[in-house]
Amino acid sequence: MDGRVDPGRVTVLRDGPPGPGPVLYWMRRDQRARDNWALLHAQDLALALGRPLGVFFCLAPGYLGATRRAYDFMLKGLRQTAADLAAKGVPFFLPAGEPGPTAVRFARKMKAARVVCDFSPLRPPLDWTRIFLSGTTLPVDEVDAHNVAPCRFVSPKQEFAAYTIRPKIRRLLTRFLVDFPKLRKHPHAWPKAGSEAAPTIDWRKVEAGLKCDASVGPSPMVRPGPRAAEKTLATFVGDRLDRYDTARNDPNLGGQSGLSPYFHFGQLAPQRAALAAAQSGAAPDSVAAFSEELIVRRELSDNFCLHNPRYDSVEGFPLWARRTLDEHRGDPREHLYTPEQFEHAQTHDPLWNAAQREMTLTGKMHGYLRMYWAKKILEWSPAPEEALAEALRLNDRYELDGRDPNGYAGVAWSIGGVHDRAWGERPVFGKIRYMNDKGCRRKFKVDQYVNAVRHLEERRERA
Ligand code: FAD
Ligand code: FO1
Repeated sequence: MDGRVDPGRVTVLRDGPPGPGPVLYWMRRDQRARDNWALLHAQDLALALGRPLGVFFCLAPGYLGATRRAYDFMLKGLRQTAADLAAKGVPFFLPAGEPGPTAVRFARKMKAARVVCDFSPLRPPLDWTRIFLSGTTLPVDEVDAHNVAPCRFVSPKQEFAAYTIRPKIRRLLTRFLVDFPKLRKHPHAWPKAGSEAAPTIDWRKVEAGLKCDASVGPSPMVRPGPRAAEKTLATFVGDRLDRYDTARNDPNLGGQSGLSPYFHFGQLAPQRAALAAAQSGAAPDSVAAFSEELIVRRELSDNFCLHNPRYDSVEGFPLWARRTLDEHRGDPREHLYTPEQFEHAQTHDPLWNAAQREMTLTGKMHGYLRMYWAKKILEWSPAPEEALAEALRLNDRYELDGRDPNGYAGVAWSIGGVHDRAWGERPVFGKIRYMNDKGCRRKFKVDQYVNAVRHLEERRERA
């Protein structure tokens, strides 16, 4: 079976003779059965060896402080994915525990032939893979199933900005922006008896038993799972993509796709969305604008996190930004707020408070407001370090799409000038790009947005 997966997506982390058992896909980021290059590569390996194919996901409690909101969304999606896999004769396992050591134990127990893992540029998943490599002698492949243009292939270094990575991605699209082959019904059956027989997972028990911070409940606005993701994509491409170019920056127009939670948990392949947009026949400016965000901006974030391990610290900011923020460290702050005041939307600014409440209520703040929201945290915090920590804490605590390379890059862009240039110097910001509510008022009807969030809240209280 010649490989159906472009070798440019595959990094052989360790080669070597296969073990006696099945081929395993260690699922982490790309939590879907369809359109999943890592899963397709694992199946190719299993077919070539004539072995069964299995998938496992190590359930880690308290991943980066994730709350019930994130785990509820993720587990409901995994349940659908397990059913999708079973329909193809591929069992799904859910061993619980720290992913690195848990994966070592699981692969040993299964006497795995080889293991395939998907790609993430974040420190935790990269650490899990390092622990796995040192704990086993198995052949291991890593496959980038998340990016259209594979992150490790596009560039060997941190790119300066969108305009430097865009041509490097663009020239790879003909090669990598291709349709996905289907996962085949796997012809080598999983052994029925014995310890490695596929268990039936009691999902209610898993959800009830999961120890995580339950103080942030499930989002009432976004239905989890690959089915809901495909539906959201279809309605976006059908009804709203056409005016994406003009509507996406106005929080009153609902012009965004709403897809980021599905991308973050890998319940939908960004490449599927890119293909759907390209084939949609929607207005070319909107297709171009959507593809710019979906492919160039999103894949620039993966590049930033992979090549800048300090992606969540001030040390990860460019030198010019660190210098200018230092020069203005002592500037008087007109307003200063504590983490509690930020979290409970108790600032003097109704627009900022509305954006904070939209996020805590729905699990998804409008994209345009995220820039304003983060920049005000810089302006109203005692120092850049505290501002960065607080913006990431709130973002990852409440956003369904949080704990994501886009979040680290988005906050670092807003507060630390990452992927941006120097602007006119001013107090506190120095040369970091400034935003204020007057700028927002030029873009959209601020009062209408503030009222809409208040109505959201009233409806929620009445419910
Ligand atoms: P659409 O406008 O429909 O865009 C489609 C897709 O394009 C998005 O899902 C995303 O994958 C990509 N995209 C759009 N805008 C950006 C961008 N600015 N940077 C990178 N990719 C982009 N995104 C997250 O996924 N998780 C986060 O935690 C997150 N935190 C952010 C924090 C700040 C301070 C800022 C400025 C941006 C943040 N973003 C984050 C990026 C962006 O705001 C969201 O991806 C977008 O609002 C998600 O909504 P959507 O899918 O409806 O967007
Ligand atoms: N990945 C895992 O392999 N196991 C987990 O238990 C897990 C929990 C989790 C909770 C919230 C969240 O936002 C992500 C979570 N992830 C988990 C990580 C995620 O699936 C990806 O591996 C990362 O996003 C890498 O980019």
